[in-house]
Amino acid sequence: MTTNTTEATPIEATTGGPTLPQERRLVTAIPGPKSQELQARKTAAVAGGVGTTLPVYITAAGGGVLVDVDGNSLIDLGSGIAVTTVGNSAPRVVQAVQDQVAAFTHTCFMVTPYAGYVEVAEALNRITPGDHEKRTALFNSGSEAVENAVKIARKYTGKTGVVVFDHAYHGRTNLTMAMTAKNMPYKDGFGPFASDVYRAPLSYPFRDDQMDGAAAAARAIDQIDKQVGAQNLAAIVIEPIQGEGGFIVPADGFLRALTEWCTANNVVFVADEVQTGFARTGAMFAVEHDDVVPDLIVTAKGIAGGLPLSAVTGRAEIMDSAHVGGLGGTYGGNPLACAAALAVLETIEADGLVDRAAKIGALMTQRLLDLQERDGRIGDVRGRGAMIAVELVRAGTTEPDADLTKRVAAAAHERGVVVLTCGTYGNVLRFLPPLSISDALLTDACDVLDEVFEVTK
Ligand code: PLZ
Repeated sequence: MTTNTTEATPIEATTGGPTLPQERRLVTAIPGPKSQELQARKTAAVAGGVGTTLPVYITAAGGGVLVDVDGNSLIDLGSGIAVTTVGNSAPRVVQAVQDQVAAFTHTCFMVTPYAGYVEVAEALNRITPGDHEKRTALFNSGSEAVENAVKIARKYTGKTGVVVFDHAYHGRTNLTMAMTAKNMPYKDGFGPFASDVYRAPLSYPFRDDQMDGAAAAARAIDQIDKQVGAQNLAAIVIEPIQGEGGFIVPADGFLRALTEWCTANNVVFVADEVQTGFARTGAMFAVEHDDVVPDLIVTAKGIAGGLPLSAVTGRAEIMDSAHVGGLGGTYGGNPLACAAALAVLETIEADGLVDRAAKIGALMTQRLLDLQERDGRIGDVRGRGAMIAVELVRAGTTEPDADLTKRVAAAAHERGVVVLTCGTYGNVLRFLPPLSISDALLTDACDVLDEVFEVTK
């Protein structure tokens, strides 16, 4: 491991967690020399298709900061794409994983099981929306869980069609590439893709003249009726707030109308909460904002504080329709990931992180709305809780400005604030701070954003 030996950097970046100094602190250019050296090695060793947004190499992280090999301390507004929601190396997670790794690392739940898997299933059955009887199956990645939700819905309904939406992101495996909307970089040249996947129009208030939720749902349902037919359709899969597609919050009533149509037509309604789940949006799950109870809910990312874990949770009769042995995988519900997940849930509750997400959202949204008043290039400020974005356009129009978005992100990175971009048009700057971040760091990050919008004029 490379330790920090730069004279100007007293930060001992070997242990992460919330006790790391909570400050933005730049001691080299970004990326610094050691990061650049590692990046050169990466180029020589790692497949070119695996990109990096910001090539600073991290040695420790926690609270609201990422510390790199050059001793820079950056403000984290990305949480490793909505994963370290409880914070990096959150103390309960560290302790639980350390205890588990010393006890046993793996047996394969399908061979000789262990309690952690069952406890995570019980917890998910309890905390996901709806008081019906539920079952859960555990997997490793978000994509894998989405695939399994589709398998289960097909088995249950005896039908095969799957409807997804414009701007959707569901993963990079073959079936989930078919379900993901955007060609570059996710799909280009990687086909042929899985069949029987159909795309319907979304509710995208900023880009559909603020069409109301009922009208947007009617438009989608009409297209589904005409182009697929409920009698051929196993599932509708939708992100309650789209993530990679641009942090698109559908108009009120859109999701609810879709669920009602699904219920009336024996179609399984699947909420992909991989990015929105686990307190991120100021509710445990984003569908709660819409008062929607999905048949199946897919979770990953924030579930286990950075350990790979994902889940499908839902109505017992649907989940149990798959034959014994039909669901599984060598590592699904790995003991370390399960221990981490239980510690994550405890942390969310003990630290009041659902409320914290709402407060972070209120603070950042106000700052971004103030900025929007001064800057016509911010077309839209949107999101829920600590899942917030600005959509950048040519001032006075809705024409996407991807180039500006790149420049703004780069200027933030240079100043030590890790932000991510997203959106079909590449023009959305998104913020996913860990819920362990302090108000002081958030305010500093917002000051930096004010500055970068100024210098990119
Ligand atoms: N569903 C809603 O957001 C993953 C992808 C990053 P995996 N999003 C980040 C990238 O470029 O690969 C995601 C998601 C939603 C499914 C997934 C897939 O989750 O754990 O990446 O497979």
